[in-house]
Amino acid sequence: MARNTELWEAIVRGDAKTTPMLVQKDLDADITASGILSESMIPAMRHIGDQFAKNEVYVPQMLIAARAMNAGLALIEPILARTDHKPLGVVCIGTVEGDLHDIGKNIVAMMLKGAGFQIMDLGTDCSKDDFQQAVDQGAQVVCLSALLTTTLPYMQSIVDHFKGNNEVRIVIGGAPVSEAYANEIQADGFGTNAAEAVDAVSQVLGLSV
Ligand code: B12
Repeated sequence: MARNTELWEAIVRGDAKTTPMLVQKDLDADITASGILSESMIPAMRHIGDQFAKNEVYVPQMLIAARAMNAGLALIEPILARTDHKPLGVVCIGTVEGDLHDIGKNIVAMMLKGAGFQIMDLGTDCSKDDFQQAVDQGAQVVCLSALLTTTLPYMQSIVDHFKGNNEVRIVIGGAPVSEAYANEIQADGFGTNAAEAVDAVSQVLGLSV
């Protein structure tokens, strides 16, 4: 499937009006929601990040691109989240303390929901206590997202926090997270994207992938 350049450009320029119209056009043309995401929408956000790293755009542009992305995601979400299954397991997910990035976390949550898991979305800037509360309410898997290198170490403290509890499994991800880091902090699972998140969560729960 090819990239929809118009959609990619609408997100990059932060056009929150045109983006959902172009997403709808692709959906009407029978392009799958996950194809639209992976070929056009996620690459647009990656491009904005690269431009930011080169000082070609600044925080306000990232913010308006994120707003356009979210306007498009509003149409994708109900499709990815559609499932008739009885829940395969209960998963809580949040972006760790100090980190406000939530687009990737939201996509992972949507894909997990669509794959048949019950999701407790804890939002952003989540503390150990937030995750502990979710576990107390029945979460079997704790999914942690981080986008900043400065918030990565907080993942370690959450893994350490749950170390004595054999009932809880921890899966981590986010742009700066590597498999090596996941092994280093002894997380139970890791994924580089939403599809891998579904595989990792299934694996830690002993479900066949
Ligand atoms: C949009 C954006 C913002 C928006 C966020 C809006 C929002 N609601 O999320 C705003 C403008 C608020 C923002 C702020 C900042 N940002 Co910013 N931001 C980005 C940007 C451009 C895109 C992130 C994104 O949405 N990507 C698209 C999604 C789909 O991808 P993703 O998040 O990686 O998620 C996928 C995978 O990682 C994975 N995944 C994610 N979570 C999980 C969890 C699990 C369990 C699993 C298995 C998988 C998984 O699956 C997802 C789907 O495929 C990135 C650039 C980049 N390349 O990432 C910079 C970036 C992350 N930001 C950066 C920075 C520096 C900042 C600021 C510090 C800027 C500032 N000076 O204020 C602040 C920090 C605010 C804070 N405290 O969090 C840097 C981080 C650098 C670093 N090494 O730490 C980046 C990399 C830009 C850059 N190239 O320099 N940002």
